[in-house]
Order: sequence, then C-alpha cells, then structure tokens
Amino acid sequence: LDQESRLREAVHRGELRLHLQPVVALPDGQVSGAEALVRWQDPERGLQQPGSFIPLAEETGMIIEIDRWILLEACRTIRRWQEESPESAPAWVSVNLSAIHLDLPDLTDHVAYALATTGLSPHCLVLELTETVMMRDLAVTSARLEELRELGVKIAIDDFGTGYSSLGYLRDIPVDVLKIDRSFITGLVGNGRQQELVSAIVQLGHTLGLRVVAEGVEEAEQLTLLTVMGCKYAQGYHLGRPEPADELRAHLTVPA
Ligand code: G
Ligand code: G
Ligand code: MN
Ligand code: NA
Repeated sequence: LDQESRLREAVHRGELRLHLQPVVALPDGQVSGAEALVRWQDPERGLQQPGSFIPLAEETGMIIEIDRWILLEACRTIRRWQEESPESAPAWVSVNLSAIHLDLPDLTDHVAYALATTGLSPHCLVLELTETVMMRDLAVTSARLEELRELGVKIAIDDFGTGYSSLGYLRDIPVDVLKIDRSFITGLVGNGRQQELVSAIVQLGHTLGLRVVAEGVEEAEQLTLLTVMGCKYAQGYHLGRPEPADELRAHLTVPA
C-alpha cells in the first residue's frame, strides 16, 4: 500500500498516538497545562513525527479525521487524569487545528460533542490556530471563533510573530492565548534587541488580557530571561518533551 492508503487506514486501525508536552507556570515551574501533539505508530516504519504525514493529511483532507481523533483523545485523557489525580493533573489541554476546520460549518458542533462525550469542562480546552490561518478571512474567522468561545473554550494564536500579518487582527479576532513562536526564543540569550522585542510582545499580550506562552524554551538562561520579563507560561524541551500521556503522568506524580 502507498503512504496515502496506509495513513487513511491509520485512524481506523488505532495507529495514531496522543503525545503531550507540558506547559509550565512561571516563576514556580508547576505544570499548568499540556499541548496535544499527534504521532503515527506506523507498523512498517515505526513512530512517525507529524512533519512526515501532516502535509499529506492536509492535502487529502484526512487531517479532519486526525484532528478530531486527537481532540477526543486529549479531552478524554485530561478528564480522566483530573478525576483520578486532581492534584497533579494539568488544568488545561491545547489541541492544534489545521486551517481547513474553519471552513467546516460543523466545527463548533464537533467540539461541543467532544466536551459532552468526555465530560471535560470547556474552560479546560484550548484550540490552537496559526496566525496565518486567522488572517485568511477576518469575518468568517471571527464568527467561527466567537461561536467556539460561546461554548467556553479558549482560542490560542500559535506560532505568534511568524505570519506576515498586521497586528490589526488582535483587535478584530477574539483570542485568549498568545503563543510566542520558538524562533523568538532561540537566540534570546545575549541579544538585547531580541529581548526587547519578546518583552514587548509579553506586555502587549498582557495588556490585551491574554495568557502568553513562550514556546521552544531549550535552556535555563532563556527561562530566567522570560521570568524577568514577566512571562507567566513557558513550554519547551528544557521543561519537558512531548511524550505519551501515561509517561507525562508518571513524571508529574511524585511518589509518596
Ligand atoms: O510534534 P512536532 O513538534 O513534531 O509537530 C510538528 C508540527 O505538527 C507542529 O507545527 C504542530 O503544530 C503540528 N501538529 C502536531 N500535532 C498536530 C495535530 O494533532 N494536528 C495538527 N493539525 N497539527 C499538529
Ligand atoms: O507549531 P507548534 O507550536 O504546534 O509546534 C510544536 C512543535 O514544536 C512540536 O513538534 C514540538 O515537538 C516542537 N517543540 C516543542 N518544544 C520544542 C523545543 O524546545 N525546541 C524545538 N526545537 N522544538 C520544540
Ligand atoms: Mn501548537
Ligand atoms: Na508554535
């Protein structure tokens, strides 16, 4: 079978895997939330990273099914975890949505279904969309996002700062979370200009009442700088890699 046919079967054969990466609160370093990231356990080639199959999934529309599976699995996992060990469970989970979802009229119904069927509180779910996606059609995008927010879920701008966009959409589009792209965090140490820029983004987000998350934190020194800037959330290999939900859970549960 070719890659496309095998990917088509992957969902039905149960070959997709939910990985979770922790998002920590600053300055205390406690895990606050987690980002859901898909993997494909391909029986022929082993564990595949999204870069090797998301593009094909987007071209063929299979991404709809994949994103919906991840959404359901993420909601179910975090809900169960919150019930079983409320003291160590992440307070929220964020799920990536490809651009195509904003064109589907049943997106809101599907998200409502995922919440209803798993019992997860709407305020524990964050939907991540990239800046470029949001810019496509401001009227359609803001109407769709407003519908979603009426459910009580939060909307995040992923990869913030990488799109060729004006800041005008921050005025027109309803969002709750701003995720500073990791390209701004790489090279932060020893670069005053870069630090001023990131500090300004953090302040801008806070002024607008948004939760600001710095992505791609790989070094302790980056974390120190972000903490001094007043950034309240961070994510990256220095804080925790994406890993199977059970493994993250084991890491968070301190043995008595
Ligand atoms: O996990 P990794 O760092 O390899 O992810 C690479 C890219 O794939 C990122 O841009 C990420 O947003 C995207 N991605 C990961 N999981 C999902 C998913 O479940 N749905 C969508 N649409 N994109 C995802
Ligand atoms: O586009 P998005 O922000 O959803 O992508 C998340 C991707 O970034 C995932 O593929 C994840 O594995 C990766 N990632 C997470 N933390 C780090 C990090 O500290 N460094 C690098 N290089 N990639 C990271
Ligand atoms: Mn993301
Ligand atoms: Na990002």
